[in-house]
Amino acid sequence: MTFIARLAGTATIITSLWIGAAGAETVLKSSDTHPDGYPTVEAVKYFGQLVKERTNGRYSVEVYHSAQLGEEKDTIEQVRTGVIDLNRISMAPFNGIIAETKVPSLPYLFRSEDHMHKVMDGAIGDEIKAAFEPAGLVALAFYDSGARSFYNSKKPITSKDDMAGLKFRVIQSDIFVDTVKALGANATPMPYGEVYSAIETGVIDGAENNFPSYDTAKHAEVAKFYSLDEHMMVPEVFVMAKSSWDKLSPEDQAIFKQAAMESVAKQRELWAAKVKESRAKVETAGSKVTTPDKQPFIDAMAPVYEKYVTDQKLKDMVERIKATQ
Ligand code: GTR
Repeated sequence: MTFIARLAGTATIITSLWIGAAGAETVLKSSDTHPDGYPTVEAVKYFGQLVKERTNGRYSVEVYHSAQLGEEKDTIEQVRTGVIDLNRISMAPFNGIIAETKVPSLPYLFRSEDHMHKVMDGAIGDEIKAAFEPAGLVALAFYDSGARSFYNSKKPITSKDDMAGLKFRVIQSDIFVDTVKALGANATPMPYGEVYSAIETGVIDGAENNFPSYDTAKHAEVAKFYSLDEHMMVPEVFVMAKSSWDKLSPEDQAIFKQAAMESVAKQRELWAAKVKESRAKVETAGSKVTTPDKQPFIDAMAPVYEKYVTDQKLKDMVERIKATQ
């Protein structure tokens, strides 16, 4: 081999290595409405780290937190059409698209976080995951979101009757609207990012969420009365565009699934700590937490179940969840 040929050979190897390194990395975009550091954002970052390590850098994940890619409803369309690859989102905005997601969004369905974990980690959780596929999505994981409770700027809620006439922002899902109505209050569905100013300007009296959201979205600054009625325990879901998923080799799909599973444990750990931290923070800053008797809230929910648990499949699912010990 002449010197020139050797030189050309080396150049080819160097060029292909360079293309290999640069061209092999597929950066997957992931959306989250929450700010950096929030347990869901951190869990998806952790998932990305694992995926990057285990695919030798062929795949990595970039998390666009703080609703940089838009409000949840808009990002659903983006991930369904493959404009973005991944999305961490509440299960509730899927209620109008995927019937099975209505079930874990039902008020007072889960008795405790343990009960919710048993259901979502088991066969019912798998059925709900499978229901995302016809919508063009692969559900990789469910994350914790604790319990949602009402908060407002007007007065402490010490019993269900105190809810009468108050106007609450809810997630854009009809189940939420009817849950609030059933409690004698008014519901206004609106995107998460608009809630702070809507409370501040008095367009609404309050909203409903868990402590970490109430704290990090700064709603606690404008709505000091938090009532621990814990009316819903809607899990978060981490989804991937089916079109992006189908591009992965079976080996890579297995890596993604395993990484997602491991990110669940991570998220739960971060979540439990964040709930305590956020509650302490808002209380120190002046939020007043009341604990109304839950039974009248629970008793008022019959019309919601009648309206949304209509077909036999959903009825069975609700019964199986109630029977899960
Ligand atoms: C949070 C949830 C977000 C978003 C938000 C909301 O608990 O983590 O994904 O759905 O509630 O109320 O819009």
